[in-house]
Amino acid sequence: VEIAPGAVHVPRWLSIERQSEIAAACREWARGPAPMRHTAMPRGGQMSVQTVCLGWHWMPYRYSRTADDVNGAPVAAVPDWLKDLGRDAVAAAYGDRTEYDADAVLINFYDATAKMGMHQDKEEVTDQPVVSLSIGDSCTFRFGNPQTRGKPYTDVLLESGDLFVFGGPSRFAYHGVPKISPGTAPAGCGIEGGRLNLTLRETGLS
Ligand code: MD3
Ligand code: FE
Repeated sequence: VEIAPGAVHVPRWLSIERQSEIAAACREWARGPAPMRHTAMPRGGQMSVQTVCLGWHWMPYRYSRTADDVNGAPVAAVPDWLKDLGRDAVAAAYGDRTEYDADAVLINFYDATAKMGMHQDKEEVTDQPVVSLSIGDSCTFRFGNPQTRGKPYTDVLLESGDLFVFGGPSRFAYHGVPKISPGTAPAGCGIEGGRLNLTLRETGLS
């Protein structure tokens, strides 16, 4: 389903088995080398979402090969199976297209009250698409426009197993997560309570 040019939503793309495998892998990555944590913001406060990264470590507002704002540890690599999944995801959304090499993955965990404010993802220096995978509780995802944090925007329900790919004119749109729907995770998805979101990116950095 194309929500806007280049923004394609594929509901229930991941099987329940695949969801639980990915959730199990994320549980391990959350332990280290750099543990999952609430990212500290430069003007004080911290994000309500908890994050751990693969490939490149994201901080407000730069990437590093080491988790400089956690424990300084080198960031774990993006495994080949996850790069392959990213390539399959872009092909599923856009039709045949094989050139996609995710070199950074942000894994976000939302508890029942976590939110993500409207923002743009512009630390990457390519215009390659972002791949988003959701597991666990549903959320309201707000997809805006490239000019402003405010209206016009479209609210979309993202459920466990959903794929969303943001490329082309949608790549630099504002977006956020205003609400989690507690208790909506399907049995067997690997997440008991809360929501897991993986975003795969091609940073263009070296
Ligand atoms: C649209 N994550 O990690 S995924 C993020 O559900 C982030 O955790 C949200 O925004 C989450 O930066 C939303 C959907 C998403 C991700 C990246 C985008 C939408 C996007 C980049 C450009 C446009
Ligand atoms: Fe984002």
